[in-house]
Amino acid sequence: MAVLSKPAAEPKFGFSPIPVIDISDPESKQAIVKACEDFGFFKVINHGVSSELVSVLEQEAVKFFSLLKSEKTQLAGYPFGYGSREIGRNGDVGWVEYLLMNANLDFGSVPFPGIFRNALSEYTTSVKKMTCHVLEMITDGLGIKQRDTLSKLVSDSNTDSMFRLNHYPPCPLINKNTNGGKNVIGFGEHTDPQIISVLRSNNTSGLQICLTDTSWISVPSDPSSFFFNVCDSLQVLTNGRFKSVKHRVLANSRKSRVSMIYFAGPSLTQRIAPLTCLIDNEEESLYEEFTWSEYKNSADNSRLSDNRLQQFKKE
Ligand code: GA4
Repeated sequence: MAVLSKPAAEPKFGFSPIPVIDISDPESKQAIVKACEDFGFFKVINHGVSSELVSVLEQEAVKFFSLLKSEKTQLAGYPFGYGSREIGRNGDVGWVEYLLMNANLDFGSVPFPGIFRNALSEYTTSVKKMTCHVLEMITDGLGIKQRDTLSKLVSDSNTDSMFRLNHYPPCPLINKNTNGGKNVIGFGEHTDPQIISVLRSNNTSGLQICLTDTSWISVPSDPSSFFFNVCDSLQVLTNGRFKSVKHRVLANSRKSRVSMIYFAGPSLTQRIAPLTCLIDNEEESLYEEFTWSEYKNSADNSRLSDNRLQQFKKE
């Protein structure tokens, strides 16, 4: 008797292909590697970061962003501090305001209320721990013997890791009558220069990632999870096996979006080159070696949408 197989289900509109990884399960390591290869992006659940800590930090961030602009600029000045509309130094703008700081800052010295300072310090410590755990699952999944090969690049207290709080206010410009309901860019398309970045947002969507076929997909918000991005330096360390994911944020007409991102980066003197244990005998390194400080300088002199790895690609 012939068995009729069911036709494959069509993906529904709004279907999200984003891999969801349970990091409390050691068996997830292969799934993380696959997600880093296919998307450069995945969502993490069962992460162990306190939801109470996350909500205290979010509340404190909301309080900060609700201050007068003059107060915000006075409390935290450029370059590691408050910024509004302008992103970087080379003319990029977005519908966003933010606080940007080194993640290893002595938060005790920052002129914010104690509860905000403590939350910043505890959150960055806790997210760093989770990040190292994920990087160790990745090295395991890649079959690298030394589990800390990647995590040791970001675990020291002298690393150049960054922390960013972004606030995307509701955007009145998005209006059927005035701009035809077109998108307004909150944060323009870019890849992150570091090793891996870890994002948590409130319940307002807006984040989109670019698939390898150049189409954009919206990432449904999930305040109880973390979203991991492969960054440029991890693409190099894996000799192009992992993809540094291009992403952007669109502004919302009605709701404000608050996100917190931990950018796990190495120390300034760290050399970045494909890991020798990942290169087969015949395979060649695709990139010229650089130090993180060289890459960071060139990133600081670039525009958001530039392809920053291009100049380090071998002919
Ligand atoms: C993108 C990732 C991080 O947010 C960031 C950004 C940095 C900045 O805001 O100053 C950059 C951007 C980011 C890459 C290109 C340059 C530098 C803005 C910009 C136009 C803090 C980072 O490390 O690189």
